[in-house]
Amino acid sequence: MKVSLFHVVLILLSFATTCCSSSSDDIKTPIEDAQDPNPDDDDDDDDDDDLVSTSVSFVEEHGQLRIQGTNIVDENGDTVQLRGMSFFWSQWNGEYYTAETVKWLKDDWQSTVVRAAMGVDEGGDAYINNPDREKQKVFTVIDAAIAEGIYVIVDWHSHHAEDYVAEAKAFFSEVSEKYGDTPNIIYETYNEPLDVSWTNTLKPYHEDVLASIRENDPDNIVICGTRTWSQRVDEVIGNQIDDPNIAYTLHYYAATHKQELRDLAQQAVDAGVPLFVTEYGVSEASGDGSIDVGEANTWWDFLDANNIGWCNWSITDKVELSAALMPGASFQGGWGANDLSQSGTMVRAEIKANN
Ligand code: IDC
Repeated sequence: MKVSLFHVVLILLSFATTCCSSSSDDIKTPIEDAQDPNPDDDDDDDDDDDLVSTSVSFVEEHGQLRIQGTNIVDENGDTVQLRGMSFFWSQWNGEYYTAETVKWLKDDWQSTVVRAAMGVDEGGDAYINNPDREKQKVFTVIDAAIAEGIYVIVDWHSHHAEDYVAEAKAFFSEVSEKYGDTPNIIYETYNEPLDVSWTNTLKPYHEDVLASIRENDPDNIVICGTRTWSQRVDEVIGNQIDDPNIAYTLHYYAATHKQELRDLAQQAVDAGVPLFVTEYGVSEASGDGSIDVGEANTWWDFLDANNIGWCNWSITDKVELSAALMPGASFQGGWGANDLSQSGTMVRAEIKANN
């Protein structure tokens, strides 16, 4: 086994805990405590895992990410599959863009990534009309992710980003100047294009915005949206962007998109196109309708088999099935079982079982 600095730190910390700490229970999460009938006994928690999440942050452990083949690998060259949550459109449920929510998603859900969804142009109240206010929300989430030692995807959440190229370039230029020297940041330049050409519209758009990012940040990963709500990742085959650290966006909603979309995604992966699921739902594509538990599991197996990272849609208490939270759930995290929807409960369990 290769002994890295990280392992040495772990061994030292593990020794220190054995000598000096009375119990590992004091770092158990509140929901686990509430559900544990014998909170004081020495249950089967793995002390080393607890130490990883409390003493050495995920980003300290993995550092600078990069693309290798179709995988994301860390600074040691080991494959990393990120799993976490997407926030909702910033202009509509931006109250959840708090440091406390990010901390809870890391501590309780064990998310290793969060996604801030900058609402660009929908409604009268988004970034285009309120740039400073919306930026503040996104920066709050970025700052919290850095403080908590997890990765953060900065998403330009629009369906018409090719109409706002100057704004996108200015925004990503500012973000990359401010945060480009930390390994935490992942850029997502265009949430979901509609039916516009990859070759003639989307690829030039991404290249243009990428240039603004690369002036300040030579190496953090950039994820690029694909045609028809970020589904046609197959159209990237043979026509990738010329930069070593690009992944392409795949979005699905499990009760709507099934084997046919997995086949397109597999085609892309088999052809060497790296994918990231920056957003998916266990519901229908409307964000509501019904939940398909079987398809949700089939998709998770597919993503695991291909080491594809993901964020789930979304942290909101809106009354819709893709919402992770029940109406009135606190803006500061601290959610109990009753604060989580069916989707939130399923996704939290999936993250905790794998991260
Ligand atoms: C949805 C929200 C919904 C809101 C709608 C507005 O869940 O409450 O009314 O946006 O357009 C996406 C989009 C994401 C959608 C989501 C569900 O990226 O913004 O959120 N979805 O429809 N792509 C496929 C599904």
